[in-house]
Amino acid sequence: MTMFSRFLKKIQKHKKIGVISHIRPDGDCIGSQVAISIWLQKKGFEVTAFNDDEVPENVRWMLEFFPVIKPDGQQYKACDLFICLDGNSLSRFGMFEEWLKENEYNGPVWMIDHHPNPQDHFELSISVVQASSTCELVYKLIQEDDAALIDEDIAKALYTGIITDTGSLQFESVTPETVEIVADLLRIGKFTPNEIIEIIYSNRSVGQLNLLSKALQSIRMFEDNQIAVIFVTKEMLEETKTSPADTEGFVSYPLSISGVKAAVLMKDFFDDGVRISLRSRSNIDVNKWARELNGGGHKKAAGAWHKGPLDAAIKDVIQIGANQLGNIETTSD
Ligand SMILES: [Mn+2]
Repeated sequence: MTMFSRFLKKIQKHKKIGVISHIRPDGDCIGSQVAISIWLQKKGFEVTAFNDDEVPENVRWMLEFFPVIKPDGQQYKACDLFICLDGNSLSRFGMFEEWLKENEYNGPVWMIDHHPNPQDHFELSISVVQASSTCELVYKLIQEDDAALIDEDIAKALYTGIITDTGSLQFESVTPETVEIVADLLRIGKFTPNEIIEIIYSNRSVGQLNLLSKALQSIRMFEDNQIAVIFVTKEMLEETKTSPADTEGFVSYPLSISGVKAAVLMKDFFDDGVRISLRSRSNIDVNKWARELNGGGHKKAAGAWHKGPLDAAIKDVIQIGANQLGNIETTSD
């Protein structure tokens, strides 16, 4: 039995399902959440979709297809099954983890996700590290059940998640199958790729571009130009009247420099430290890199915190990166 068919068989025992997406939501978690919720509702389940945080403007339009609400404990109580999406550790789902403990909830919690090193807390997992996105996994799940249930809204939501999680089909995680799925979703959804790209990416403000300009000028190169670091400071945000969310996608700029093997975005505007985003376009494993800083993620994209100050963060982060470069040279010999 595949993990999809096990999911389909076991879910029949349940009635009221809570679908939860990860904190600081993105296109993939909201897309997969909206799609799976519509599908489950069509199949006769009572479904409520939860997220602790504000959904970013450029993916909020999907909530017209299915509402995602901020939970209070009461609504959780009504559920006899929870499905967590696009995260593999309970800590990714905000107050849900605490609620489980406080209420001694003994019912099932399942997950669907594509990040490495999943927690074994979940009673049932659809966990595929090679998958481009959680949306790709939800597509396969619905396909295994009844492909005819994929309607225009589901198609648009799944498409958006795949596009945002793959850098518009540019990342290494994209396979011929991913592109076939995307083509299928385009046919079902009756929209054009351009329509979605317009909503997702063509909504920048002048302030955001000014912030990007300042950040680009901050780029510093390390380790024979193999590691590039871009910075965003509190002053930059203030001068451009922008917010932390406006740094989305900045790390891809240093990563695009010729010869760079890994890029780092350091956000130095939090009171409790420096937030670090790591990206690789080589065999440097940034998940391992992030784990040395108590963070994590994927091989090619990961995140971590450093308690700061910024100078100390740079020193420690580059030190670990330098070791990684060294490891790669010895292992490839
Ligand atoms: Mn994802």
